[in-house]
Amino acid sequence: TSFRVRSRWPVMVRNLRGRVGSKVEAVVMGEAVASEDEDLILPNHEFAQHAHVPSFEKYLEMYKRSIEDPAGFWSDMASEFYWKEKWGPHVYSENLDITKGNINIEWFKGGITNICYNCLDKNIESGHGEKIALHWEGNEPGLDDSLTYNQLLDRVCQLANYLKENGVKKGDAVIIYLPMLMELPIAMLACARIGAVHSVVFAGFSAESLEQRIIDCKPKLVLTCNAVKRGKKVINLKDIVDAALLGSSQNGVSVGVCLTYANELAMKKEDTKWQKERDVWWQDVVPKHATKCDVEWVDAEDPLFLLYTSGSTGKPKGVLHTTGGYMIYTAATFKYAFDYKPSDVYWCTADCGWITGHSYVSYGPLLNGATVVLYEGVPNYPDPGRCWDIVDKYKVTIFYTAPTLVRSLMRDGNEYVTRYSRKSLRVLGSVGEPINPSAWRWFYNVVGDSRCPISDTWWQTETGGFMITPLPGAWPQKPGSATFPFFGVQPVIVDEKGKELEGECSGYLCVKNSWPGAFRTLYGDHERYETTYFSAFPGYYFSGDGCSRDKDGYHWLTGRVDDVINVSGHRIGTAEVESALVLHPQCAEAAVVGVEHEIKGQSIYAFVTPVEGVEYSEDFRKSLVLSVRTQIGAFAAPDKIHWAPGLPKTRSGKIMRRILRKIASRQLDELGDTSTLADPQVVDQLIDLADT
Ligand code: 6R9
Repeated sequence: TSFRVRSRWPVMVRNLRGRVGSKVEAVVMGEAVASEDEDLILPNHEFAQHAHVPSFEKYLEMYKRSIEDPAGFWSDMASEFYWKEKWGPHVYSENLDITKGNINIEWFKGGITNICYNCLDKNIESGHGEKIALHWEGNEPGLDDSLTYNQLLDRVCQLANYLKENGVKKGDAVIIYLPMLMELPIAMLACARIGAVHSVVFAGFSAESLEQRIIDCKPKLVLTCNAVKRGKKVINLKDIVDAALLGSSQNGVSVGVCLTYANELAMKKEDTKWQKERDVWWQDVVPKHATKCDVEWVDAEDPLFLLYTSGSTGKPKGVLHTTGGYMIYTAATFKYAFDYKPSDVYWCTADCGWITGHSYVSYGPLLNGATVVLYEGVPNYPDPGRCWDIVDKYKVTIFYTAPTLVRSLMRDGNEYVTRYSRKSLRVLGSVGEPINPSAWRWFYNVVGDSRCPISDTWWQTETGGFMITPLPGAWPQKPGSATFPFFGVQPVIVDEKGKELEGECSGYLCVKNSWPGAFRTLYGDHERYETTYFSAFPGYYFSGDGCSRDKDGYHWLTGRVDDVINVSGHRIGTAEVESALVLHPQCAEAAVVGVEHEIKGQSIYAFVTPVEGVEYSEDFRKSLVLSVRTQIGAFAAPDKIHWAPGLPKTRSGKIMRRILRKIASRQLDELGDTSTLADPQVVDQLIDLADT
């Protein structure tokens, strides 16, 4: 039999779209045959045969049930985990329509469980205690370590006991500011074990950003380490934490304890600045605690963590995820989108400081009892072959990364890849931004030897887990398309009036109905949650992304439609960068836009108006960039500062970013109508100054 794509595939998918209840046609899955259509990469028969979801037909059957009977579908998924008490009569309840009162999402309410228990104890009880949970690969080649599930549980319990001894109770916040050491997932799990709410802050954020987060969530404790080596650079994290804690205490938020892991390979203890009454060395106190720690049983709707992310205003938002729904959703998405099997070795290159590291370095994989590789360093150190060296060393089978890394390794040349075997690889994954077809093909052909399906997973901090993603083996792939919705997810594309579009279309990507992994609120600001996400298109969750759907029903993400820039897969709000720039005493006004960048996807381009009398100079440019680095972090530094005697504004004073975007990308013949500007001459001035 052959896979009759040409005749039946588009029909199938058309039936799926929007109305899954309609007639479902069968696809005959057979030998992978070369497609007449350049754009279709057919599933490999061998792979599909052993996949959890072996065919599109099976997907449709499961998807259909997940939409028609979400309660039954998700209860079945949930019953694979341990619940001390089963959830109440309603598996879920939701109100997603702001015109009908408060937005309110609940899953498995009344169910009593613990995610740390399900990650560790449950796997140990089912006989996998001696399986490796974490392989840790240090920045320097040759430096490594590992922990079995048994050992990981011991470490988690010791830290959990320490936290309890220091007064951390259920519901208390704990800030974690750690690089990719094993202590990072250990810290997250220890908090979860005792019902504390962790807030991991990516260890690339500046003191100012950390301070802001500390002031917002008022943690009982901060967990950090003295320093870390990334590539050849040593980063003194403790100095950053010291500055943040000083700043927060001046703003009335004092943190009693700063538990500091001594990472002596990066910096000696005696070189670390120390405040005796507040700072404690991790290694001095944590190992003294018992390796058993009772679980704090929590309600499915009790908070699990807060993760701050950028939006279109200056203040980062504290995205709040709760326990039960998030647990089931990360576990199920991990299992199906990577076709996870117990023999897999999984490596995700994301840092636990971002949502990808929460859901798909820590929770999703561990809930499935997986062996996870954690890498401390940078992917091109000591050379651009490092990733494949690590893949061969640990026999990695599932490799999950970001398009920006794919593009940068692609530029470094194939030899760095082909000198390694990579034959363990089975599934590849991509996340963070749209993956352009040429990078997709290189990833597929060169890294995966045209053998491994790519799961291009579209999702967000807010969604908790994958929303639109291929299920490897189940259907043909199109390079650059995230393909179809995960179980239970109903994506819709709407026009600017909120009307749902049918068929081939493009517009704003929204989601109908809730799914278990959805965030429940923005910490301390439910109103902002409602207005940001649910008021633009009443009745839907609005993602902030643009999307089109092709004739076969495949989804193509086109990037943010709001004032958020995606730099190397990191979300940065233009307003955040602008406020960092205007804090500079010589900056009168700033406007920031994203421009296309070959490696990073987008880069930050800033228009800056100096205060009267200040002239352009290289030193001034540098100090503006420094201002962003210290206010936010190095990853948000603008690549270009464009000198702007004035900014194009409407008569009512609104900056016309549309024009700035065109100037930034040098599309000068596409400036459009500038007659509504208060001072159209500004545009000519900006063009004249473009290359200074
Ligand atoms: C998981 C994560 C979310 C934003 C999102 C979108 C972009 C993420 C993508 C993708 C196209 C993909 N994005 N994955 N765009 N295809 N596979 O990255 O979360 O940091 O919150 O960013 O990233 O624009 O809205 P987060």
